[in-house]
Amino acid sequence: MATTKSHNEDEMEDELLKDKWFGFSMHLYHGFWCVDSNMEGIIATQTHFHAHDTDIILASLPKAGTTWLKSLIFTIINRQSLSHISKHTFHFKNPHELIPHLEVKVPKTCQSELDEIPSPRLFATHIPYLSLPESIKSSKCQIVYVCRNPLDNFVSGCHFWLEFDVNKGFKLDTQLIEEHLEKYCKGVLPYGPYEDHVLGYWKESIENPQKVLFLEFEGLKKEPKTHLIRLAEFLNFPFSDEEAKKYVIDEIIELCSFKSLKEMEVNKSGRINQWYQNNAYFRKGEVGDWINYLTLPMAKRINEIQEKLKKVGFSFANYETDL
Ligand code: PAP
Repeated sequence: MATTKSHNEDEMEDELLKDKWFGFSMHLYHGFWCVDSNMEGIIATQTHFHAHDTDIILASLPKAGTTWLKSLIFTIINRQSLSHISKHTFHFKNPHELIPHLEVKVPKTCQSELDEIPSPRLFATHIPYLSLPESIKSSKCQIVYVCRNPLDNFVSGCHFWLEFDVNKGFKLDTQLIEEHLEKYCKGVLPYGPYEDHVLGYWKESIENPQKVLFLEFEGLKKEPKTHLIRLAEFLNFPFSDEEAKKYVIDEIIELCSFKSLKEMEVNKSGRINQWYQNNAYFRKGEVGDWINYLTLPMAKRINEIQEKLKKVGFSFANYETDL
């Protein structure tokens, strides 16, 4: 006989599920994995954040293209200042300072201060769609989601977590890769399972295309102009014919490119938190770098995630999955 679990029983079950990710304690919270130090911010966001209809929220799994999308969205919205590229804000501020994560901003900021931010307010989050604050889902605010193929997403994450000061000295060896690859494939990664995260936002983008724009890192790499135009139209900041003639779109692509951002002094030597340096956000920025770190059996194992996605109708528009 099927039994119905109470909310408390569910929570107790979640509490039992604990694991580690590159030395950081995580546990399963309402169906997704959280690094313990992020819990306070996640709960504060879920409890206190009230979305405005004009808000723009960038959502992603970590290491799926968050920094890049933050720079593109910020530039699209603030492009009147673009004529002075050499003095652009990006020379002084990392994109994460310009579009804060809700999980970082909300616990530190009082409601009235958040309400006073001029529209459109720009925020980012790694929280899965189903666990977003209710007001984000029910208001008219817009969500841009960026996903990245799991092979590169995994490899990018492996490098990133070793950039934390507390992990300095650890090398990305086969043992570390194998151990974390197994977890990743079982869904045990920050904000994972991977497939739940991607599918949550993807389904909403199909059902409600005015609400969620679903982008792929690989698509942006392949055809940046096409996707930038889509993004600007979705955000109701479309490029005019005049802007197109003046190469504004090309300028934005160039300004926000990996090479350009990586070379900015603030990203070479700056630091926006106590855990790692800004340069941890800029490693290679390529599609297919996984091949330099994963064996074929490892890659096939990760590709099982893509098989699961295919079964429910999702496949990457810009990434070849056959190995
Ligand atoms: P986050 O979710 O913690 O903010 P995120 O920005 O999504 O991290 O991931 C960083 C990845 O994006 C890095 O990928 P890699 O490890 O494979 O190199 C980083 O290099 C890449 N990246 C950062 N900025 C850009 C950019 N402007 N263009 C392309 N890739 C970028």
